[in-house]
Amino acid sequence: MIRITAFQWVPPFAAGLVRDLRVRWALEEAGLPYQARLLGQGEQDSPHHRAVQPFGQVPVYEEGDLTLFESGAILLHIGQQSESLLPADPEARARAVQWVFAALNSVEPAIQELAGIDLFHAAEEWAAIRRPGAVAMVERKLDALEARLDGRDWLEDGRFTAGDLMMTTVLRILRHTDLVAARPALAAHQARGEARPAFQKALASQLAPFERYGPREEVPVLQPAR
Ligand SMILES: N[C@@H](CCC(=O)N[C@@H](CS)C(=O)NCC(=O)O)C(=O)O
Repeated sequence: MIRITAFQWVPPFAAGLVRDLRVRWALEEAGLPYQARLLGQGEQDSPHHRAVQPFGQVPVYEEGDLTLFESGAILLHIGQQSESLLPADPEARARAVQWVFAALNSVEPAIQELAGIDLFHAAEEWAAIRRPGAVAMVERKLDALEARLDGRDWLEDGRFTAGDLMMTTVLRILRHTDLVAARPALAAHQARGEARPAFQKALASQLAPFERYGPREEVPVLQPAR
């Protein structure tokens, strides 16, 4: 059975954004059953967890002898097992992979900088000075995506791929702003992705433990996701 590692509880600002969502969503799209191992407070730095995730983060993916970290690498690995994520045609597959990298490498860094300012450093003096530049950079990325999606339902080849999945989860990080809502094609793309039953199931699976465990719960559990 595939096992993913996620957090038992996160603060509300992070609920529904934690990066195991990408992996859960991909597994749901691919129809692959999995279990979730939930880390309690402090477990990120345990020797066991550091052995499977050198940076002490989530997600981790375990399948038999294979252990992977990095949500992008995990998504591509799952995609290789399912045409619902990566098309069989080699060129179409390469185009889908390109959008996974675009989401992670061209879009997420700018979004992450803005989220860091707003969610972690809002009260600091430097944050007010830096924020307009960070917003401008995000807007440049979103404008490019808006142009790309004008007249298209999905980023490539007229169908949902791993690239759309990753882009949707990256754009969710902006949910505390109206930057996506202000761009109709992008907002429609995000709504289309989030309306997929596999996304809804994945989101519910991530959120369920947060309601069950509070911030003070410390015991990790192995929790079936379905
Ligand atoms: N590039 C990594 C980033 C993973 C990451 O940032 N995980 C966050 C949760 S979304 C985390 O574990 N944060 C806790 C920490 O960094 O200590 C990936 O995509 O898997």
